[in-house]
Amino acid sequence: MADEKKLSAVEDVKSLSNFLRGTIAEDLASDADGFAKPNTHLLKFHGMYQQDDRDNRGASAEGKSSKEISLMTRTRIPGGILTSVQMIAHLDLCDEIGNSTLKCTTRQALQLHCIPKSRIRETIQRIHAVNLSTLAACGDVNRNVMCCPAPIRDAIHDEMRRATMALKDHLAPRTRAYYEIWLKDDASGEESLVGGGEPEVEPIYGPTYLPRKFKIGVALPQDNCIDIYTQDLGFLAVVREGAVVGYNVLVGGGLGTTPSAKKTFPALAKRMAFCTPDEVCQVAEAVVKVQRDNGNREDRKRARLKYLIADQGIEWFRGQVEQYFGRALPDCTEDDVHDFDDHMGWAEQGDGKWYYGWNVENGRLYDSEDRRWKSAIREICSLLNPGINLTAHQSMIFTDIAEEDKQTLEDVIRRHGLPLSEEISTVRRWSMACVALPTCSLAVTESERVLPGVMDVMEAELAKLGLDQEAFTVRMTGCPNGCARPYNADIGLVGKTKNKYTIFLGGQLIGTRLGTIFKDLVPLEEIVPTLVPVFAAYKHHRQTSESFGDFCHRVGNENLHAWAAST
Ligand code: SRM
Ligand code: SF4
Repeated sequence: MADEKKLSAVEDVKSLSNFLRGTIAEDLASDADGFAKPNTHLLKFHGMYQQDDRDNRGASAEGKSSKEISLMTRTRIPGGILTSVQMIAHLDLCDEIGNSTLKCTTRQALQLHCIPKSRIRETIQRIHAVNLSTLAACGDVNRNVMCCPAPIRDAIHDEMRRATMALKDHLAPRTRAYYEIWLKDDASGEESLVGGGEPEVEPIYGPTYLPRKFKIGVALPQDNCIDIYTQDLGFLAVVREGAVVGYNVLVGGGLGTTPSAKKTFPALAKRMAFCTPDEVCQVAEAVVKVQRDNGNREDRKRARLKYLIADQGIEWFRGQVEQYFGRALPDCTEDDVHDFDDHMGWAEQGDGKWYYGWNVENGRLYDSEDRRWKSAIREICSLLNPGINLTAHQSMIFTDIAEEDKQTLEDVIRRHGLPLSEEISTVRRWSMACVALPTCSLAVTESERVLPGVMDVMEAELAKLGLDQEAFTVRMTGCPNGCARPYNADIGLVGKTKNKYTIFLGGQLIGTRLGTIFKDLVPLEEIVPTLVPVFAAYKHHRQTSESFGDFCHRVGNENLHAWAAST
């Protein structure tokens, strides 16, 4: 047989799964702690990861390492838009079933950790009971569609939210497996999530779904808060006279990389073509189908859309998309990303109400003796019943607040020992860290648990240099997969090996440039001391209103090292 390529093991699992069923139901019924390996791949499509709390690994009686198996669930929240009731339902779940914390993610979703298998169905059913779902939050399908979370009531944001919801619906998996496995006997009594009794078919994905995960974001040129250049597929709104007339379509962003494998790399998306608002779903479908039929299914490390585009070229890719779409698409307009807003603090939404962006450090909601995030949110929800929009920076926006309730909201936050966004230093406010230890099985270093300490030291050093008002992004991850998007930040801190990080410099706040390696294998406690001379060089050699990332990019690593050595 001529050169038949060997598919990755996950492809076999998908093709034998009968539309994502596998033997998940059988595993659920068994007494085993967890699910069998092939089912753990399928569980991702259902929005769950089998994990263990790595802090609690112990030795069994036989001397082998023992793990307490549990599940992480990720609730898909398109555009991050939630109600108070939905937020409270998640807080209840984390308290009653999970590890009593809730994580706001970098893609505007919510994660529960440490759910025992014995209570996973109940968890999914309770999420479903508040009209949310974990289906397609993970897995080789289109995941949570991101959109600017600012609750601005105008034609532009309304259109972007419409496109987001339409994309979510259009690209949703059609399998009834989710309903059968998790919801069938649920109290809502719904017949099915999608479809009725028709034969099962996945009209867009087919039976083996996509070669790899797929991510979409919708943004504005003046507000790239969702990091559109890191998405597999981005729709950048083109606005004329107060209305969205269409979108520039960006393709092939993605950040995951394996430093030891040269064939992998982070990539920013490429500008492909323009489409009108009513063409958004058909264009997305065409892009998905080109990736479905041409993406790499042999090597999962090279299976993201960015590699297909790198290998075949953007012109080839665009031609394929146009074939699936049915006709040629116009070129992108000149509109491009030029600014960013994290939407923190108070702002009017355009309908007489206010919104308040509240910075949640690294997205982790918990109650400790002196900082009570969960209690504050519960109280705000019960007093004011606001909408809650999750941001792409692991924070949240309380929406629809009446002028006379603004003080109440601030009082509640303070009473629970938490700072208002305006009281947080800019460097901390614009920092992010991925989950990493103890739950992430891929973590090689700490991230979320140590970044606050790094920030304490960095804040003090920046204040000494008089740079505390400078706005730049510091993003940390516990491995090179890039979950907190470190590679296009001003400063990226990427876990490389135990307690050691690679420092990337030269990305930028608006997310349109990748940083480069400044120093590798820097121990955690050396991160700030390594950066202080660079901050000093920035202070002395920067051009007027040049940002930190732009400065590092302009002068280059060689100069930065030379200045650092001379201080
Ligand atoms: Fe991620 C895998 C957490 C956003 C790139 N990511 C994981 C897993 C599921 C680990 C695993 O496979 O076992 C992590 C779960 C940890 C835990 O215990 O909760 C995880 N990723 C996260 C979250 C929760 C980080 C956070 O602290 O907020 C984010 C959830 C987003 C969501 O709500 O859907 C998260 N992950 C991202 C992003 C950022 C983004 O999408 O904007 C990226 C980089 C962009 C990209 O996709 O290229 C990202 N995660 C990855 C990768 C590398 C993918 C690749 O192409 O190589 C992996 C590993 C993999 O897929 O094999 C990964
Ligand atoms: Fe885990 Fe790595 Fe993602 Fe952090 S970047 S959550 S350590 S996979």
